[in-house]
Amino acid sequence: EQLALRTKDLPAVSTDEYRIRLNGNMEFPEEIPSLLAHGAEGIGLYRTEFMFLERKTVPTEEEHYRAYKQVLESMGGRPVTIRTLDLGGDKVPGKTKHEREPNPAMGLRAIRYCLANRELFRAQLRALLRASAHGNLRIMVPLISGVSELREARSELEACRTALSRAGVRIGNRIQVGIMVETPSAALIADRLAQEADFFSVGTNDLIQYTMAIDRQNRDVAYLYKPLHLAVLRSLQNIVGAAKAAGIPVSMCGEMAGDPIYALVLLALGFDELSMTAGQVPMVKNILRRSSRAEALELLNTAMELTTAEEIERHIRTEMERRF
Ligand code: PYR
Repeated sequence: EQLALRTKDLPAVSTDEYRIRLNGNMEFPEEIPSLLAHGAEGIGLYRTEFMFLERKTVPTEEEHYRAYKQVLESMGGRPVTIRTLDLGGDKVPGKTKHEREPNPAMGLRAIRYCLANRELFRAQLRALLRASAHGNLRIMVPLISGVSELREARSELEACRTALSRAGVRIGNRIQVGIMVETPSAALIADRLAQEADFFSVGTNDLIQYTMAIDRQNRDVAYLYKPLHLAVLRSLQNIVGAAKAAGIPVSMCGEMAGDPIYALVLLALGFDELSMTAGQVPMVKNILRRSSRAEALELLNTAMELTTAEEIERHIRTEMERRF
């Protein structure tokens, strides 16, 4: 907390001037004061599905709108990245009749669920468009597996925008529409997705789960969950490279982003933004401010010469402990 107070208003910038924006992850509007107090510069991930959980009825468009408006206003013009509903899978709302799937992680979830439940999706999109007049909104679509899903989501958004405009509703004029990169297919065609998305945000929890073919709910295979597996690092390199080539910002909002042990790896990979819980912001910022991108690149290059996840992890851990 001491650190949070001291560094709250300082930028996350390396000693050789590489600037990373540190954003906050959130579920409820009540979390905003704490995020700001810890120095979050924006919202990188607002998990809207939490409004659906722990209740029996589906939230109305008005409820969505009020929550989003409150968050956008509280953030006072700072970017607010609102993720469209990531329902399905392990997050099934009480009201919706949903057959339990044998393999929910690979089932009807996130954007798939929204495209299969269009009225639910449209209610959220209308609420987002209405709220967009009150701040700096970015809409983020989860679990994109190909360009068609992004086009379909955009087309729904445009249809809602047209209808609202006709009805005289005021809508923000520069809403960014980006995607979460969290499937191996999206990572592999990141160059094509970057042509049609305004930004990327990597969801490492899912990207690692799907890349390694390990069910996050299954404890028997949890030992294979390795953020520093060479396949994950290569995948991240491809995603960041595609974003840079297309000139769009690339963020990470999975748990990997807030763990200080990975801060130099992410600095080296070239992320523009990292999003994490409020409490993680000061520590990650402190590490970034005390390091250079040049040394981070050297660390990553050496690590990626190694082969097994255990070797890479040991190397990064040793080097991080030696430095900090
Ligand atoms: C993920 O890391 O998969 C998120 O959804 C944040």
